[in-house]
Amino acid sequence: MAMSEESAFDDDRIDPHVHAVATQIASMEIRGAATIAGAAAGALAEQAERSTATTKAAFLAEQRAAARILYETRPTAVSLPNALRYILRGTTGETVSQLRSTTVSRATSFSKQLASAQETLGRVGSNRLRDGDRVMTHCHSTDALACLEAAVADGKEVKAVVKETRPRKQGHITARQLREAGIPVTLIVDNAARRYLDTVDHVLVGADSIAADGSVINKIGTSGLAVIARERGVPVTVAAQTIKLHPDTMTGHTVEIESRAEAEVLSAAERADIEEGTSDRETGSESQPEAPTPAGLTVENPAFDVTPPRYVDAIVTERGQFPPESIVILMRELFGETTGEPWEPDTEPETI
Ligand code: RUB
Repeated sequence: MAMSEESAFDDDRIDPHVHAVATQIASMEIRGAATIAGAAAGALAEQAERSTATTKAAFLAEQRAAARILYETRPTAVSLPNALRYILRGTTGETVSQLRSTTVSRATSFSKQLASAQETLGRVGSNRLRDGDRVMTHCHSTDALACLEAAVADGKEVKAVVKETRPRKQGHITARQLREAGIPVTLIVDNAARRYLDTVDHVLVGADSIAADGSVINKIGTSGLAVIARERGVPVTVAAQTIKLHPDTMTGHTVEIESRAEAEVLSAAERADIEEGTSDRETGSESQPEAPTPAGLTVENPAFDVTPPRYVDAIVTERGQFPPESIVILMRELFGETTGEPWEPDTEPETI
């Protein structure tokens, strides 16, 4: 389908709820890999429920177009295409009514599996924590929090050192949720991590994607934290449901690292402040200052980074704990050798 036809199709037939969810994912009102996956599955179910399609072909075309809109919001968390693929492959039937009901029940079972995988993973992660342990976190990961909450449910007294996580300060969400769970929290700026590593027993983070070689793709700053944790002798645990396993990396593809807007790092006023007088100096002119040259000051804002497997002690999933180098065995079992784009028909994976 040509791009112009596709856009016209999207505008006319895609339910506004799908566009709203896509906007919320892109703007990070909905964020975190597991939460994004759940929201995308819910949006496909809404699309199905509200569809006015009268033929199987029209219904499936709508679902695929909605999936593509959701897919294009954020590129790094593989839970998003994995969720879309799972729903689309479960959409079966000959009539629109059958297709609608299989889509909705598939989305419901996906959400249940997401919640139960996190609960199971939490219990596995909790086994790594001892009574009295202090844990350093980075960003906000519901999978990592599940491990700490399970430890509390097991009667262990754990404490947390929470990294603020610039530029979006997801550490504040982590701090709030840990406090709700009754866990004492020390909030630190990112730059203080090495100083506090000597006071903790574990680093515990989540993942947006896990590659076939065991590399962990997570919030920018994770790799630096893992390297200094190794230097200080602190074990690094990654809590990641199997929906975070990136099947394309089995065939040599790399994971795209999202670059976000300059405004998250530097406001227009801050930019102007830094740039003040630059144009004078660059032109050597003493006269009227010219407008600052944006090209002279570049702001880069990568949202994620890649932690090599040698800095990770364990990946904790709902299928148990794995050394990062062996995660590919689980990936092959769950996904087979190859996958396509979520909207392309393929064989169905056994689980999410
Ligand atoms: C969130 C982030 C989280 C993972 C895992 O980044 O890096 O560690 O997504 O989260 P952002 P979860 O805030 O940019 O989405 O365990 O909840 O899936």
